[in-house]
This record gives sequence, structure tokens and C-alpha cells, in this order.
Amino acid sequence: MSRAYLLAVTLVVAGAHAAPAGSIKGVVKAQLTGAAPSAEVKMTDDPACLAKHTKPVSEEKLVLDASKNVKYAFVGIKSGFPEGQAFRAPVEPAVIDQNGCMFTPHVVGVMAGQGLKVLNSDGVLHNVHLMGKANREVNKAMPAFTKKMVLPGTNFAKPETIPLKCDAHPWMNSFVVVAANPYFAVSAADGSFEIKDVPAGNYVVEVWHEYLGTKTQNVQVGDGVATANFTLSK
Ligand SMILES: [Cu+2]
Repeated sequence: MSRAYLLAVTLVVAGAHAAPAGSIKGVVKAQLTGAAPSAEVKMTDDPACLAKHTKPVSEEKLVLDASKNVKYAFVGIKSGFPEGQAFRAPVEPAVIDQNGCMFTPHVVGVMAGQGLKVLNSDGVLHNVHLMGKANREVNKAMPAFTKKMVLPGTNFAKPETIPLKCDAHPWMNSFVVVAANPYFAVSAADGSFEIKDVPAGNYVVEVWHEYLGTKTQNVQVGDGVATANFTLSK
């Protein structure tokens, strides 16, 4: 029997023993006792920003649909992996845009060590100001003619939630959530999220929202879809 054949057999057997993967799906809802905060963004500081909108623009601190489903909640696996398990950061950077003088999306997730591509669709002077505590502070001008800038993964080495602001436009603020593993998602406009390709196991899943706070729940993932719905009260 040749060595190549033995190697091939070994690889097939190893593949067959890989843990099955499932997904975690759910919806994030808000339960509010008071009125939802909603502030109109005044772009009067910069006529170039003002000119990009024909309708009033709202802050994105709390974005709800008619059923109080929450957009821009970050959901990720907090713990439950085998001890010492290492994760490889995606090679492709995450992407955030400056569009209409707003950061889009308002919340973006990166894995520790993953880069972030910052776009400037506006053709307006912005600056990218990341105010991390565990990670280094980043403050870079983004001139009108600069269409993109890639911040390497060394800027996102440690898990934490980093506020991202533009000092030129005080209403521009967002969050870059640095996660310890690649299993996370940001909820869509209908509050739904899906974390894909999760190895089978028992996990603690955490939701974070800048206004509504955090909540955790235990989720058992097997071969298929595990459900994790969250209601955040305020
Ligand atoms: Cu700006």
C-alpha cells in the first residue's frame, strides 16, 4: 500500500469524524416601558451632507420595525467551545461605508485579527476615529477623494465593542464589535439573525445592543437549526 493511498484514507476518515455543523437562528425584539428614543439628525453643519438627503434622517441608536423587532443587535457565541480552541480570522476584511454622512451599517462585527475596509461613498471629508480601550486608538482622515481604506487586523486584536465616530460630523457614530470567534451576526431590519456553520455543542449566546443592553441564553446546536429568540427590555 503506497503512502499516498494511506494518507488519502486517513484524510477521508478524519473528514467523516468532523463534528456536524448547524446554525443558530432567531429574532431580537424590544419591550419598552417608555417611549423609544428617536432623534432627527441635523446635518446643517455640512451642506454637502445635507444635500445627500431629501427626507429627514433619524439616529440609529434604536431602530425598530412596527412589531418592535430590533435592527443592529449583535448576536454571538460567548462561550462553550472546547478549552484552548483557536479560531482563524477571515482573510477578507469586514466592510463599513460612509454613505449619506452616516456609517452603514450602524453595527459591524469583525473577528479578532480580521481587518476592516472603510469606504467613503460620499466624496466628502470624513475621519475614521476608532475609540477602543483594549485595542489601539485609530484616528485617520478620509479625504473626499479617498474611496477606501483598509485597517489591518492588528487594529482589532482583542475582543471588545469599539465606538467608531467621525470627528467632522458629530452625528456620525457606529460600533465595531470585535468577537473572539467567527460565530456572530448582526440583526436585520426585521430583527432576524442567523449564525451559520456552528459546530455541534452547547453554547452561551449573547445579544448586545447599544441602547437595550445585553442578554444571554444557552443554546444547544446539533445538525440543523437551533433557535435563539431574545427580548430586550428597557
Ligand atoms: Cu464624517
